[in-house]
Parts: sequence; C-alpha cells; structure tokens
Amino acid sequence: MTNQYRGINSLVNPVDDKPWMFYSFNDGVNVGLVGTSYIWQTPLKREERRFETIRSIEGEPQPTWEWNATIYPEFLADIDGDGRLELVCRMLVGYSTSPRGIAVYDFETGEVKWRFDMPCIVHSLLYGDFDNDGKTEFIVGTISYKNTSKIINGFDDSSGYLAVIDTSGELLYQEQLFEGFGSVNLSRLPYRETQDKAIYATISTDERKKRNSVTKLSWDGKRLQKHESWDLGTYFDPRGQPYQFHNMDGSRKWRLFLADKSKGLIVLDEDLKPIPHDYQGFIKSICAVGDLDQDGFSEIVVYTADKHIEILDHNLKVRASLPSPIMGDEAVRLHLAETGFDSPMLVAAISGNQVFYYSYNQLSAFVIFRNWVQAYHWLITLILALFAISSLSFILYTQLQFRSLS
Ligand SMILES: [Ca+2]
Ligand SMILES: [Ca+2]
Ligand SMILES: [Ca+2]
Repeated sequence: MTNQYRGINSLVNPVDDKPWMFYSFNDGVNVGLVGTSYIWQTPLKREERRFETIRSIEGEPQPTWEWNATIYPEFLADIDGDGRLELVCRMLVGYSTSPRGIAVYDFETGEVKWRFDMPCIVHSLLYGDFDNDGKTEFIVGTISYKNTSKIINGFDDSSGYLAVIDTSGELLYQEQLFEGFGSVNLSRLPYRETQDKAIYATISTDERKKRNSVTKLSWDGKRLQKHESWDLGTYFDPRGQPYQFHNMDGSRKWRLFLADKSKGLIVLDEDLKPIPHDYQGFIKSICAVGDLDQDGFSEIVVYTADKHIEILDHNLKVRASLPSPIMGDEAVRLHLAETGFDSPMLVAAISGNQVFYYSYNQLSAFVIFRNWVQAYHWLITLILALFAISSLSFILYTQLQFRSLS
C-alpha cells in the first residue's frame, strides 16, 4: 500500500495554453492518474481531473515487493483529429510486467480510449507525422529488463525493439534490434525549429560484445529506413537519461551528448559525425542540459565516476565541480528545477527522499574580488598590518641610522 506520488509531469493544453500538472499514485492494485490546473484569478481556482484507474493484469501474481506502477503522461494533443484532446501516457512498473506499454485517455472524460499492452517498458516515445501522409504516429523504443518470459502483442522483455503504432493503437511496424538487456533510446531535432523528421535511435546494451550504435532513421509509412550510423565500439548505460539533441549557443548546430562507459563524453552532430573536444573527465551520466544562468548559452550538468556534480559550459569547459552531497553508493539523480519565469534554474540532486538544491551563477571579476575580500578579510588585515609594521620599522630604522651617522 502506498500513497506516494510518482511520475510527476506537466503538459500544456494546446487549445487554451493552460498548463496542467499530472501525478500518478497506486493503492497496490490500481494505478491512478490526476491532473490539476490553476486558474490565476481571485479567488484562485483549481481544476482537477481524475483519470480512469488501471488494474494490474488479472492473473498476475501480486508481487511481494512494492508495486510501483506509474502512469506517466507524455503528450496532450488531439492525436486522431476528432476535435477532442487525448492524453498519451506510458505505463511503467518495475519487476512486475503489468501494466506496461501505452495508455491513451480521452482528456475530457478521463476514460481509457485505448491501451497497447507490452511486457517491456517503453523507454522513449516520439509523436508526429513522420512520413507526411497527414496522419500522426508514435515511434516506440523499448528497454528490456528480463523480468518476464511473457510475450504480449509480439513483444518480449528480453530484447530491444523499435516499433511504430498508429493513433488508434494499431501496430504498424516492429523490429527487434538486439537480444538481452538493453535499451533503444529515440530522439529527434525539435521540429518547429528545424522542420526535420529524422529519427535517431541509440542502442545501448551494457555489453562490449554487442553493437552499440546511433542510427539515423526515417519512417516511409511501411518501415523505418536506416541511413547514417555511428558505432560506439564500446558501450554505455542503458538506464541513462534519454539522450536528446541540444542547441547549446542559439546557433543552428545541434549536438547529441553520450556518456560512453569506457571512452567518456562523446559529442555527435546531426549527421552523426563526432565533434572533437578536450573534456577529460569521466562521466557516469549526463543528467540535464539547460541555460542555468539565463545568459543564452546552455550548460550541461553531469555526474562523474568519482561522484562529483560538474557543470560544463557550451564549449565543454568545466565551470563548476562539487562533490556529491549524498554519501555511500546510493544512486543520485540530477534535475534542473525551474524557479519561475526569467529566473535562473536550480540543480536538484535527489537520492531517496533527500533533495539538495544548488544555484549556478557566473561571477564578474568585481564580484569574485568582493567575495574574496569578504572571505579573506582577516588575511588582508594581517597583510596590511604586517606591511604597516614593516614600513614603520624601516622608517624608524633609517631614522635611527641617520641619527647615528650625524
Ligand atoms: Ca482526438
Ligand atoms: Ca504519418
Ligand atoms: Ca548559460
């Protein structure tokens, strides 16, 4: 039994631009989802919407561990063009296989419109009209944890898949990319800015022997066609944060950052050509990318193998480094926290139920000098006093000498 809120995410209603915050909870048997939105007027009005609960699949043995089923909303859009909004969610659960896959709700009534059940977890989900036929589709990349031998809708939990599902929940295409533990991470360039419809699939299997790669793909309505590809040669953590393209300096240059387990940081451009850099640190995970200090250039927040939180600037130079506040081997997650419109973001380090916040500011030479003076005023006073004493004694000494000469 748990009342813990999970899967917190916010999405904007595309019809009226109203932001909605969603959270999921479960009672050990059913997993629910609630959406809230505030109307900023006096008195403040709060609108709440409850979505149909989802049960674990019947016959599934109740796990002895905590059933952490979560509904995670990804898109709020009219996916099928019927004039009504749908809320598209990933169904997530650890160890147990139910529920996993995709759930689509009617946003107005809160009823489940369709579900696509899978024994494996949807690691990443893209949505758009990738073949320009006027109809949108979902591109799915899975992560296999080998929790079950069940096969549902042609998928299993012991291999990695790429798939395409239409907006009524029908499977259009499926391809097994590897066998064993690993993930298929998907990313794309932001369509509004680039008009680009390429799909990038990163395969990470946590094994040196298997092919770990990034491949550029396109959807032609029938299959996912492969184009450029970049082979890692080594491997990286399949459980890492989904890798995304970032525009670091407001230019039209897009960069994909990957944390390789033996080579360290790898930077690729949109044609999957590696970009040379001289960052030497060894990154365990790339946690977040964003403009922390609002100067128009993005920073990268990374967690290093020697348990430091580091902030790299857009040229991959280390700008800040501090030891992790969490002792021991506990996993640390780093996120960027918005603090309101036009104000700098905070870096949140989360482990278990502990959260630490850090701010990142670039200091001008004057501020650095002032901070230094404030921190070391006793030292400065001491140096000045020593200088005064030595000057005084020199004057006295020369005067004494002068007198003795006269
Ligand atoms: Ca609709
Ligand atoms: Ca289409
Ligand atoms: Ca910045």
